[in-house]
Amino acid sequence: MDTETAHPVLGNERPVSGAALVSCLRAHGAAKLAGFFDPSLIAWILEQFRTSMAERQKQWDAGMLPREHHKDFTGGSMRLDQVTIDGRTAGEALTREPLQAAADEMLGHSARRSHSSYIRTISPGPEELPFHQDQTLVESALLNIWLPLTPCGTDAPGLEVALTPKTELLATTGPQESNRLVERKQITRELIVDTFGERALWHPTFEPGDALVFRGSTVHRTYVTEAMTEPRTSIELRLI
Ligand SMILES: O=C(O)CCC(=O)C(=O)O
Repeated sequence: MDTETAHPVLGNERPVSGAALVSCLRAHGAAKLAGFFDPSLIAWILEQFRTSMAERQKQWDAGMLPREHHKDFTGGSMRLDQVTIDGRTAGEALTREPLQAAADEMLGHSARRSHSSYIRTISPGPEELPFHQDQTLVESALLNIWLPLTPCGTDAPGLEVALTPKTELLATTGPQESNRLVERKQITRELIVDTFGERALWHPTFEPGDALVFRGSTVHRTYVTEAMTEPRTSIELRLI
């Protein structure tokens, strides 16, 4: 816990324990893990992703990209299990303790990595994701381990969450004609503020190696300001 701001930040003073992570998740719905991942692993995953996306771009330009990759590619993303490092998927390399133990305890069973785990690049603009709850989209309780591979929150889009111990699912009011599920299932800021209060909203800054862990019920969105001009690449690793 960051004693100055009362925000749930772990890892600044001592290694993150499973008990502290579970306690933060129960009390706030989210916890920022500062400097949790080895920056060289993060840099390596970023390089693999950029190389794979450049290959897909060439295939796309030649009209040869397999149809199953079209939706992800045009959204600037790839499934996380398609990025490998030394014979392991990026998801396997990132699921280090105490993440697995905390997910097992929060979910009440042995948690596994969901196929719905992505690496993506988001620029300020139409790629931004509106307020939503993952549990409404995935239809399962989960923990999201969200980690940027590039700095974000100041010049590049960050992430905003509503901190609360509550786990209720809120009403969604997105445009039903949208072809993006996350837009159809979006939640208004007004409802979030009415339900949890304005002070619940939190948008930390991040450096590569930091992560934000949050529950499937935690309301979140891409955090963007008019001052932001840079893209950001990040991973959403879901344990279900
Ligand atoms: O990366 C973002 O800006 C949004 C991520 C998100 O909404 C998610 O991981 O569910």
